[in-house]
Amino acid sequence: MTVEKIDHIGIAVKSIEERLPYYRDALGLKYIGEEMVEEQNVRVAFLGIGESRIELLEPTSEDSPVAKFLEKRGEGIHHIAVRVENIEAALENHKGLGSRLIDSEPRVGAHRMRIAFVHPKATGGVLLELCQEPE
Ligand code: CMX
Repeated sequence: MTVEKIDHIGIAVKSIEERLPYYRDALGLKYIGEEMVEEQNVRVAFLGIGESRIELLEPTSEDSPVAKFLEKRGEGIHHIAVRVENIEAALENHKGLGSRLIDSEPRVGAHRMRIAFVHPKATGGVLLELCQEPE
C-alpha cells in the first residue's frame, strides 16, 4: 500500500466567489477550474500548489456535510486528501487495523477520482480522504 503525496487540502468556505481572489490573486496560485459534486452537495474550485492542490468547498444545500461544518466550526481546513496507488488495498489496511471509516468502499468524487473518507475520530481530529486516480 503506497501513499504517493498530499493530493489536496480541502478548505470550507461560505462563498468561492468571495474567497477565490485571495488564493488566486494575492497568493498567486494557478486556478484550475470549478466543478459541482452533486452527490456531496458541494461546489469545488481547485488551485494548483506545487504537486498538490487547494480545494475550496462551498455547500450547495443545507444538508451538505460542508454546510454542517461551517455551521459548527466556521470557515477553515475541512480535510486532507492523500493520493494512494491502490485505494482497495488502503481500505483493507484500515479495516484490518480497525480504523473507523466513513466509506468502506470507494466512490467517485471530483475529477472522477476514486475516493473514500476516514473518520476524524480515527486520525486525531482530521477528516482524511483517500484518493486514487481513475484508470
Ligand atoms: N474535520 C475534523 N473533524 C470533524 C470534521 C472535519 N471536517 N467534521 C466533523 N468533525 C468532528 C465533529 O466536530 C465531531 O467532533 P466532536 O464529537 O468532538 O464534537 C466529530 O467529528 C463527529 O461529528 P458527527 O456529529 O458525528 O458527524 P457529523 O455529522 O458532523 O459528520 C463527518 C462528520 C466527517 C462524518 C461527515 O462530514 C462526513 O461524512 N464527511 C465526509 C464527506 C464530506 O465531507 N464531503 C464533502 C467533501 C466532498 C469532496 O471533497 O468531494
